[in-house]
Formats: sequence, C-alpha cells, structure tokens
Amino acid sequence: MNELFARLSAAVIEGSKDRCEELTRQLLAEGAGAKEVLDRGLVPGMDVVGVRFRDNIIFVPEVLISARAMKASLAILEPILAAANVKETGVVVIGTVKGDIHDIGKNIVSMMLRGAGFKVVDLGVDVRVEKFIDVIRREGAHILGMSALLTTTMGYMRTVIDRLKEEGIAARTMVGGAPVSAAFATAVGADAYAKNASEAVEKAKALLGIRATERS
Ligand code: B1M
Repeated sequence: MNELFARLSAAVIEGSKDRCEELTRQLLAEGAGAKEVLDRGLVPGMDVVGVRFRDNIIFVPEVLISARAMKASLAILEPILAAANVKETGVVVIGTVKGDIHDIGKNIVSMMLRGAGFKVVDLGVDVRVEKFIDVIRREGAHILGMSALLTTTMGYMRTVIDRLKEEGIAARTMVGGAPVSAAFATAVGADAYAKNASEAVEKAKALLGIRATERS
C-alpha cells in the first residue's frame, strides 16, 4: 500500500484530478482509512507543492491545479470522515479570515469536526469580522474557528477576537493555519491553537470540557 500512497502524493504534485480520485478510491477499497489517505497521500503531496511554489519552481496556475486535484479526493473522503454518527455536541463557526482565500486546510478541519459530532457552519474564505459575528449570534455558536495561511492576513485574527470581546460574545476562539503558532495564538488572545485537523478536534472538545474518550 506504501506505493499507492506515494502515487497519490505524486498525483497531487502533478495536479492529476482523475488519478487522485482513482487512487483515493483504490486505497479505500484496499482498506486504508480516510484519515490515512489524507495524512500519508494528500498532505505530503501538497507539502511538496508548497516547497516548489516557495522556491519559484512552480507558479499559481500549477498550485491551483494541484489544489483542484486534492479537493477531488477530499470530496470522496468527506462523507467517510463525517459519518461518525455521533450526537452533536457543540456548534462551531469557521472561516478563513479576510484577505485570504486558502481553504484546503480549513475544509479538512471542518470535515474532522463534523466527524467528531460538532455542527460546523463553514463561512468559506475571505471572511470579515461582521460576518463572523452575525453568524455566531444567529447560530449560538460555542466556538469560532479561524484559519489563515498568509503572514499578511493572520493579524486579522486579533481584530476579530478583540471585536468579540468588545461585543461581549462568549464564543471561545480557536486559530490555525501554516504560519500560526501557539505563541501567536496566545499573543492575539485566542483560547486555543491547533497545528492540524486532528488537534483541532481535540482542542475543540477541550474548549467545551469534553473528555477525549467521550466522543471517540
Ligand atoms: Co498560497 N501561499 N498564495 N495558494 N499556498 C502559501 C500559504 C505559501 C506558504 C506558499 C509559499 O510561498 N511556500 C505562501 C504564503 C507566504 C507567507 O505568507 N509567508 C503563499 C502565497 C504567497 C500565496 C499568494 C500571495 C501567491 C500570489 O498570488 N502571489 C496567493 C494569496 C491569495 C490570497 O489568499 N489572497 C496564494 C494563492 C494560492 C492558491 C489560490 C494558488 C492556492 C490556494 C487554493 C485553495 O486553498 N483553494 C494556494 C496554495 C494551495 C498554497 C500552498 C501551496 C498549500 C496550502 C495548503 O492547502 N496546504 C501553501 C504552501 C504551504 O502551506 N505549504 C501556500 C495543505 C493543507 C492541508 O494544509 O492549509 O496548512 P494547511 O492546513 C492544515 C493546518 O495548517 C491546520 O490544519 C490543516 C490540516 O491539517 N489548520 C488549522 C488550518 N487551518 C486551521 C484552523 C484551525 C486549526 C488548524 O482552527 C480553526
């Protein structure tokens, strides 16, 4: 199966949507778990894309094609990750902050939270503070999750957290995304930081006082 995971990573790097779908289905049929497909196939592929992009070996169009290929696989994994069949434990409003259109990581976090029994209201990308606040109020959300992939947009998390405090909104806050760190989360006053989607689930449960074993 190792070879199939490697081929799936290669398909993400090459941006081959058809091969991504085919290999994802094949891995699942051979008994791989959805999370394993994510962690051993898709994410390592996108990591290579990120390095090549950073080093100017590839450019935005190629990255978009890889992102489209990865999303095709995620669409196959989503119902499996979300089918944990557990009672809803809390409401999470989530979005990528204003100015930022990266959504692959945020979508994975949403899927995993749904799979863990949370109701997730995903506001998409480029989300302004007013929108976050409207939906948190409307949904009675327990947690606001914010994602940022750019050093130029992560600062907006502080704007949102400050506004929540000014408006007396009690929702707890969780932040994440490649440039975000635990130290940054503390500095902007977030209640939690998660480095990946599995950790986001653990932290969301902890914020609501749910012991890890209760929901898994
Ligand atoms: Co952009 N991009 N990008 N990009 N892109 C990065 C982020 C970059 C690091 C690439 C690089 O230089 N190596 C760089 C940022 C540099 C910086 O800020 N320091 C960059 C840049 C510069 C840009 C543009 C400015 C390029 C340009 O136009 N010149 C532009 C900005 C557009 C904008 O947002 N306004 C841009 C555009 C794009 C595309 C549109 C082409 C595409 C996005 C497609 C899409 O998302 N629909 C894209 C992509 C794909 C990337 C890279 C290659 C991959 C991101 C990704 O999907 N990773 C990225 C390089 C990289 O990060 N290695 C890069 C896979 C994903 C599973 O991981 O998103 O980290 P990640 O999510 C993880 C964790 O971070 C965490 O859990 C997830 C799952 O484990 N997590 C959370 C995420 N959110 C969380 C929230 C939580 C908790 C955990 O709680 C709520």
